[in-house]
Amino acid sequence: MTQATAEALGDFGRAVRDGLSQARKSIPARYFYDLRGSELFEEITALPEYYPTRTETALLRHHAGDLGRLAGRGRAVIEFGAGSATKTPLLLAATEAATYVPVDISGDFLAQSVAALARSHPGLRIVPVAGDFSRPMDLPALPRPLTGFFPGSTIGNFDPRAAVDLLRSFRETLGEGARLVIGIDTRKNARLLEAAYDDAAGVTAAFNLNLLERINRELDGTIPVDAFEHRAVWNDGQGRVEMHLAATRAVSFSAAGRRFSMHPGETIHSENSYKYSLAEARLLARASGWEPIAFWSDADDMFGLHVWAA
Ligand code: AVJ
Repeated sequence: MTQATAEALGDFGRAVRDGLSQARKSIPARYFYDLRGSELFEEITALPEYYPTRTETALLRHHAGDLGRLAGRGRAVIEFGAGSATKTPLLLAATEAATYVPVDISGDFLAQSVAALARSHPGLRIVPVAGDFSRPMDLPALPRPLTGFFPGSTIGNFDPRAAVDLLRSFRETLGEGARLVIGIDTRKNARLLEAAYDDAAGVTAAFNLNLLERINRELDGTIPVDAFEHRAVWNDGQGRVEMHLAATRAVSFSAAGRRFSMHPGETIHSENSYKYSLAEARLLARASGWEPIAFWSDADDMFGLHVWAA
């Protein structure tokens, strides 16, 4: 490969090149979300086995009154991630938010969700911020104190140390008097967890395999996608569901300007989804400089919705 191509590799190319060059191959989960991946994720959220989205949505509905009281009314709400068509309006209504500030790395996705929200909320001031919320950032001038919103158990994609760093940086960004409304998936029966990440309709498998297709599309990859299968396993010691792409036979291919080979059964680790008991979630809050002030879960403790104070 020429020098020019090496320099032309973007973030995704570098992550794939470096991740596949490790003894244990892995690619960060944030690269699932190209257009196709985002569509497949939307489909996942409606699957019967995938309880997080519907459970969290119901919690936002059922506890709207308490949320308004505890998370602060009439404030600016900063959402880390571009927002969901259902959950964001529920939180904005519960807190009677005056201003909405979605922060997302994908400018396109941000523009789309802002346009939809502006139509349905004519009086709302919307201030989109294109940027990486995993780094400390400067917000535009906003009336304080602020309320942060981090739904969906996105925190589960970070290992616990990185999660603490991220939540500390939210604390820093939001400042004194802030509240954080955060959804955190719970530890539960391994069978339920594995089913949620390996559904009968095969949508999660398609979501995982799309990462290989994305490499072929965007990074001159020659990966034989049919030689890979989706795996989802609960790792009890680490408290996480792991997703892998497992080679079913010996393969070699090029991607991001390098050659790679894999032996049968070798995997590319593509996602971690950490789960926290309700008590562990409160420890996570304290470890990152927040004071847990309320949480709700459903009757089966499938999902936790927490309010933390700065
Ligand atoms: C968007 C990271 C919360 O971990 O449950 C869903 C992503 N991966 N099915 C999760 C996902 C496979 C999801 N998060």
